[in-house]
Amino acid sequence: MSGLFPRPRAVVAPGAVHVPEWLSPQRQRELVAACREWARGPVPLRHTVLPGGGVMSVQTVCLGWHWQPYRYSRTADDVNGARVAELPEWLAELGREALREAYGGGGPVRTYAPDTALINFYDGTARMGMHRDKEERSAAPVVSLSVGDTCVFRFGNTENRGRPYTDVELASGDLFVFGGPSRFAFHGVPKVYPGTADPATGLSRGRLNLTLRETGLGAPGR
Ligand code: MD3
Ligand code: FE
Repeated sequence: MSGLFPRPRAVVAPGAVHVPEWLSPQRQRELVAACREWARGPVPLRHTVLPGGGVMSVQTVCLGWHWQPYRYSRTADDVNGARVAELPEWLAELGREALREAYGGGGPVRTYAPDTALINFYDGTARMGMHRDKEERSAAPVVSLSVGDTCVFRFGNTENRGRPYTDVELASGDLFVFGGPSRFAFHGVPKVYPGTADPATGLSRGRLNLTLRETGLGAPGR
């Protein structure tokens, strides 16, 4: 929803570009509708179980490749063994559009070919602790799209989980691209603000975050 005060676009760190309200309301509705379908299967949206037995408060479903802590596979062996749904070409194209928006037409946009999407759903109490995404064998940027409730996104440093970090509010429609040195930074979601979403997106509660990535693992289906 368009707020009273416009939030300017910001380069939070080298390669880390935040573009508020990049997704139109129509695109947000389309993403929500698509995520609803992907959440049903072939692999259902579920709370990921960590190797130590802990359960993530965030619920996740993947496209293209399935991520489980701490590897990618074609099939969701920790859920129901099913092969994950394909990553549709329109979504990969949306990822290239996002890079063009963040970095301009040169640079990584020409070769960007994301082959996995992780879709995270946060209810009002879900959190994501500080971590690095390092299962991908590619240094290509990560594209993050948010829909629904506003959250606090914590963007840290490449050394450790602690300070220095920068807290950024991510709201519905926001784009964030993490490339270059920022690709390997620690990050997390310490808080979601329940009830801040515009129900017109089709999501009446909670927050969706969709990240596009290159796994560097080879073409799915071969
Ligand atoms: C910076 N998701 O799925 S999106 C994740 O909002 C994840 O659900 C958060 O962290 C969420 O791994 C944050 C922003 C994000 C995603 C991946 C990154 C930032 C990143 C990878 C490298 C650096
Ligand atoms: Fe992450």
